[in-house]
Amino acid sequence: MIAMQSIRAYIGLGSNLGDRAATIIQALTMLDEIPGIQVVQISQLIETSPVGGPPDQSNYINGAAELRCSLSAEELLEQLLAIEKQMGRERVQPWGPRTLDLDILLFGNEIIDKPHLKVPHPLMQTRRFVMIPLSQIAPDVVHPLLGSTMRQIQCALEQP
Ligand code: GSY
Repeated sequence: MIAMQSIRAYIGLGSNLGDRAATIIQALTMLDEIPGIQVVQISQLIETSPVGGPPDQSNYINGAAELRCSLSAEELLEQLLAIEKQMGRERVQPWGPRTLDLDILLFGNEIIDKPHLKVPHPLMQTRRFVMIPLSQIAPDVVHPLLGSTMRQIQCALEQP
């Protein structure tokens, strides 16, 4: 039998509509139930001010999770989009309010540059709402393009 390769992936989670924390927990439960995906670690969930989008948006709840994944990055993306849809996400407005946002941040050391999937997430290193929870659960993981650890990237974002 050929052993299936298991990749360590990190995802970002966000919600600013409805019961935000309950939605995120529910999404993680659904993910963990998918064959080939195991939720290994979850960061604290933090409340953050909205970045971008319409000026009157509510605050977000954001978090990050570590997965063990024997699916490809494309297959993981499909599963994330399906969960977003099941949890009532409608893509009305780019950068607009949302029930649930699930983003692949890192997928092992893979570098993917396709129109619908870019990994590492191209904006992750600029976003405190991503880097604060991610550096809690993956402080020593190295960004495959920048060569810096998550802790170093997060510290740099805190500099005035
Ligand atoms: O890209 C994720 C959705 N999003 C967020 C978010 O998750 N948190 C915060 N604080 N602002 C955001 N703006 C967008 S768009």
